Amino acid sequence: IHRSLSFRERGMQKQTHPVARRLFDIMEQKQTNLCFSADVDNFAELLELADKIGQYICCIKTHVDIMEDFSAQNIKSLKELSVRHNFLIFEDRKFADIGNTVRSQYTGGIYKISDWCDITNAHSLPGPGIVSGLKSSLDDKSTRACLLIAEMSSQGNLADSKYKQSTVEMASEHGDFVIGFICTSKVSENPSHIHFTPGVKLINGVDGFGQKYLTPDEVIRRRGSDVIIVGRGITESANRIKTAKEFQEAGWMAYNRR
Ligand code: 5IU
Repeated sequence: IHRSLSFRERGMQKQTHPVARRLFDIMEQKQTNLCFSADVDNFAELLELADKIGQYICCIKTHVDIMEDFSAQNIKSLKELSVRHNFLIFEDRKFADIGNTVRSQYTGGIYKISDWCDITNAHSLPGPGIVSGLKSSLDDKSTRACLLIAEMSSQGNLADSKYKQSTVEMASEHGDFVIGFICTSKVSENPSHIHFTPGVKLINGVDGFGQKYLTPDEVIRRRGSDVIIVGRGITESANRIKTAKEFQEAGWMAYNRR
C-alpha cells in the first residue's frame, strides 16, 4: 500500500534543499501549510498583518514593487517578525529575463531582493539560464531558494502540459536552488519538491480579471499540492485574523485527509 510521505519526512530526505527543509519543519511544527499573500501597499499594514497572523502561516508572500514605502528598515522589521513568528519570506518577483539580467534584478536596484528573501520565483520560459543567472549571484546557496512557475491560476494562461513537464525537468537539474513550483496541482513526484498553489478561497469562483479560485480541500487533498497561497481571501475579509486561522485549519485538515 502506498502512503505518501509527511512534510516532516520530506524535509528529512537527503536531497531536500536546506530552505525547503526549514519550510517543511515550520509547517509540521506550526501545523500550517498557509502562505499569506500580503498584497497591501504600505508597511504599516503589512507588518501589522504579519504580526497578527504570523502564528497561522508558514510563509509570507510579498510584492515589494507594490509597496509605497519600501525601505531597508521596513524590510528589517518584516525580517524580525519572520523570526519571532517563525515563517519564511517569499518575494513573488516572477523573474522572466535572461540570466545576466535577472542576476542584476535579484541582487541590485532599490530592493536588493536576494539580501532578504528566503524564496523567490521565476518563469521557466527563458530556459535554464534564468536559474543559473539567479543562482550565480549567491555566496551561500543554502539560505536562498527559488520556485519555478510550472502553471498559473489565471484563465487562458499559455502554460500547457509540455511546458509544465519541461519546467519540472529544469527544476530537477537545479536542485541546489530550485525547491519546487507554483502550480495548480502536484507536478513532480520528487518528495523534496514543494508545490505552492495560488488562487485559493473558501469557495470556488473567479475575480474580474480571470483569476480562478479553488478551495483548500480541492488544492491540497484532491490535487496533491502542498501549500495554499491566499491573498484577498484574507485581506478582503472583515475579520482578517479569524479568516487566516480558518484558512490555516482548512489547509491543514486537507493535508491530513489526503
Ligand atoms: N499569483 C497568482 N497566480 C499565479 C501566480 C501568482 O494568483 O499563477 I505565478 C499571485 C498573485 C497574487 C496572489 O499576489 O498570488 C493571489 O492573490 P489572491 O488570493 O488575492 O487572488
